[in-house]
Amino acid sequence: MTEQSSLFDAPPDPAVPEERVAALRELLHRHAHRYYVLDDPEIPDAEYDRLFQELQALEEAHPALRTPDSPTQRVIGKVLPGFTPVRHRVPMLSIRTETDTLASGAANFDARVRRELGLAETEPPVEYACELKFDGLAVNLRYENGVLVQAATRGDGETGEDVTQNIRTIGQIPLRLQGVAPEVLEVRGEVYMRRDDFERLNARQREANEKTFVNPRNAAAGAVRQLDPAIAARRPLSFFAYGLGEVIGWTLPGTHSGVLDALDAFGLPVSRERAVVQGAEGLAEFHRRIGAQRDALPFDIDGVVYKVNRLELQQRLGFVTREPRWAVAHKYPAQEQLTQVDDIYIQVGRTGKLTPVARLVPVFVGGVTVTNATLHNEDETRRKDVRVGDTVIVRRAGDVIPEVVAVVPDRRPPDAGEPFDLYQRLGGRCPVCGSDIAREEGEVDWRCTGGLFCAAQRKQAILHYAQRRAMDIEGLGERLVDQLVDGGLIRTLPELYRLGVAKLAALERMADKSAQNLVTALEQRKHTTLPRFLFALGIRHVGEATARDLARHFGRLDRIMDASVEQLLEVPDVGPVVAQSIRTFFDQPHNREVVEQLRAAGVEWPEGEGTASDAPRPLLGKTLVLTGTLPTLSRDEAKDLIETAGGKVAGSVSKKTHYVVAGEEAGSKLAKAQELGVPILDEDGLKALLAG
Ligand code: I6G
Repeated sequence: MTEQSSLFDAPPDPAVPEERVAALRELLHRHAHRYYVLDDPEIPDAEYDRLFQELQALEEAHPALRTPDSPTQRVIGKVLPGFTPVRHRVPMLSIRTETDTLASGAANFDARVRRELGLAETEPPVEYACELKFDGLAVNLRYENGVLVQAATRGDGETGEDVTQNIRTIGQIPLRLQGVAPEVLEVRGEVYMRRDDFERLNARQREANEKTFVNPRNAAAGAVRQLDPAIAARRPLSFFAYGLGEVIGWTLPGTHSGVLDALDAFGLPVSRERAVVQGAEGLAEFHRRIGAQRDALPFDIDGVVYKVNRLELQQRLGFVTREPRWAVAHKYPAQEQLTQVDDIYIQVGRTGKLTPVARLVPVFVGGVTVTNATLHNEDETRRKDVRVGDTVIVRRAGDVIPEVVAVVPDRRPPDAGEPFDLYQRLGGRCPVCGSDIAREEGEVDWRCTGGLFCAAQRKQAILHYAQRRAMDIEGLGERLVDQLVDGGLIRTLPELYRLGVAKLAALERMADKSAQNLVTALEQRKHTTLPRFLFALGIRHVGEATARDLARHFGRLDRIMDASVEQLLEVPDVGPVVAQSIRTFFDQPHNREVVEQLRAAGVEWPEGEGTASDAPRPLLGKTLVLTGTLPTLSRDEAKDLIETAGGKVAGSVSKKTHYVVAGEEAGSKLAKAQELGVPILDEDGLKALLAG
């Protein structure tokens, strides 16, 4: 370990603040350089913020220690040598951060604003405009007479980098403004990457054996500052506008929300998740509401931003150092944290896939305590060089399973483990059943060859069969499946139907009532659909959509079981890998036997004639959103019906939504549909659509 990194760990010594201040500055300069210039951070943002705040506090307590070159005295960031510098005509300031993530954070801001405006308690609440704080890269777009002439990064706030070529590749950014545009309009906003685009980009990087990105923010920042615009163009970037720079020849609206509406009208992307609220309570309610939706948003946010809405009040409030007094970013708990790897173990999946998983010193991240994080596969673990004992950055954002995104090399202890080698680690045998493990040519994953002989694969196969989107057997959860398989009560799926109340009730912690409920659920769910049954079988590469396509094309299970690879290839979206996987599955006598035994146990579904190309698909190309509770259809049933009719079910309402199907207690999605003029249907309306 270096001298610097030992200081990194050491708590500030109040007796010698000079030393700690110097060490913190050194560290912050180094990490800022890695983060802003090299796009290769070693520590999560939250850790950087913590060090920054520690330095701020020390400088405040000891003003004599404050120097002009301290990271607290300027907006950090450096111009890369490859880009032309751009001097901002209006400085790009930073925004003050409120790290108290509770409602009190909102109250603090409101109290400060009221005090600085000299408002008495009896005076009415201040009006605020609330927006999202994207985790992206701030840019300034300069439009002259409506044409985009320049895009620049924030840089140090005074001077940024000309990234016009890269920004022009972002489809969302208009090259020409709509309507009557001012002589000069500088628009400020954030370039970011959606979470799904990020996952796809990283999957592509993995396949190409190239370095993966740590998080969407870094991927976006890297793309914007990519010297080769052709590479930037292949990175899927998005943009949201949030403010203005220089403006000539335009009379500004009186409020910030009015500015955003005007930007929207100019054709610029402005977040829909914004609101005008009154006072501290309005702010706290916005923070709470967006916090509840945070995981479901398609992009990362690290907080929300509050701005005093009236521009005239903003002017009265002015600035303190380089931050506006009229705005604040109110944070949420971090989605990345540092922790240590205690162990690396191997998980066996449903299809025998062997996944290395890091067992971690528990850490609170993204709103939950994380104790395990996926390392994806052997290559990825080696590329990141994750070893037992390492300090790592763990990320949990949205519904994505927690993952180790990078190691902090400086913090590797001398006794850290060896570079990861999956085969050696397992001695070539499955950790659950002892079968050989194998890795096929061109595949990234090692697999256990034990098939359903392997208890881990059996457990996963049962859980997959029972899940909601498959046979939907309530009460058959992980703990019970462990007991059933480990206790030797179940070896194959059909045996589920032979369990009986007595055998189940004899299990530890299993009440008579729960046993009876499970047997009833098993019995009731025997009546299913062909797509659900096909999906439930757990054939490799056959997800819900493929199962539906197969059922629609062939109509009957026997035809699918006997179809040749050529016949399977006739199904839309079925390629050679999927066709071969289905053929291989049904070529195995024991799989056919499982199907026959399930049928003999009473599992059944309506069969048809195979509707391949001639079946009516009245919702083809249509996107619907479901909200609220429908009178007779469950959410899954409605989704099945829509998808079988060729439609898609989306999670949120946008201009692209064709219909919103609303039941009782429909919430914000219904309101959004009304706002956007999207047609709204009830259950009967949906049924009429389905009937064509
Ligand atoms: O960095 C920022 C992110 C979002 C901002 C910002 C913002 O509004 C939604 N607003 C201002 C005024 C500044 N930075 C300086």
